[in-house]
Amino acid sequence: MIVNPNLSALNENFLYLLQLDLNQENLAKFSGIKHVIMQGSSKRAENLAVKLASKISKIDTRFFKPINLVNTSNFAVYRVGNILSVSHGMGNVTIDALLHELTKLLHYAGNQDFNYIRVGTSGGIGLAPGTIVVTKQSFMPNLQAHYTTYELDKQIDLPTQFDAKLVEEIINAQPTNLPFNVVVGNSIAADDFYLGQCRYDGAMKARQTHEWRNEFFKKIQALDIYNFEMESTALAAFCGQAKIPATMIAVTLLNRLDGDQVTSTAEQLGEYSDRSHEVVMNYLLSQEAI
Ligand code: R2B
Ligand code: URA
Repeated sequence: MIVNPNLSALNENFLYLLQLDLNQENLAKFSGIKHVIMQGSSKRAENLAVKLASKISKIDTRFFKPINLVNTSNFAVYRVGNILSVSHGMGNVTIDALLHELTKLLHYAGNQDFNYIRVGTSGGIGLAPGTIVVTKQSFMPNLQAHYTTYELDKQIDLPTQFDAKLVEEIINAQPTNLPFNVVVGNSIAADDFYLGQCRYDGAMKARQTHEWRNEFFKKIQALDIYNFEMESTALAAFCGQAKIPATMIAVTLLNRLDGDQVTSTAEQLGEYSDRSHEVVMNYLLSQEAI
């Protein structure tokens, strides 16, 4: 892992966004981490932690509570064995801020060798709803395979390749009899759920025609892009710089070739979320003692 060399002179004692004191007792709770699983909602982060705890013995039940102060933080952090289950909110900007604090925390706690996996939802392109996509590379909506960000007015373009070995390990950890499909492909991260993904059901009207959008969807299929979501370019760009292996496992909630609205029942959505949990847990349980 590579971090900012300025950190060693900083003597930081509090992480504001995580609402966490960097005292010895807290740092000890974050030592020995091997996998960080990130999901949008705090509830899903908690659900995964509970599922993992039921599979892994030697669990310290202290960690069923979030480790940080969730009442004032946007993010909730749970620990089970050598895994952190963390919420990241919605969009590149929120996950980016989380990645800075989480990576500093793991660095201060003495971790060197861990991976980051986002487990999320997405809008599929030409896939049956409920398909799981493991992402190789992430694109911006302009179909550039990089993430454009800024230091004030200075534009910075960072590559958005995920870790091929991690993708392969996740795929190899899946049993052959899964009752749903798991595919490897590319993803687009848009900055907005509605117009950013050219939906026609937003409060503001999309300017592009259906014909134009159909052509665009054909173009992205030619690039092996299987889904739209909102965080993968920031994740890939951050982890590429920090040399932290990373990827994304995202279930598709709908097929965007058929429409814009997510019409699945709460029960179906719960089942789709369980699928992405099953895929990441198959991977985690295939790893060294957790
Ligand atoms: C997928 O789903 C969320 C929007 O519903 C967003 O966080 C994402 O990337
Ligand atoms: N998340 C997205 O960003 N887009 C979708 O279509 C579904 C979930």
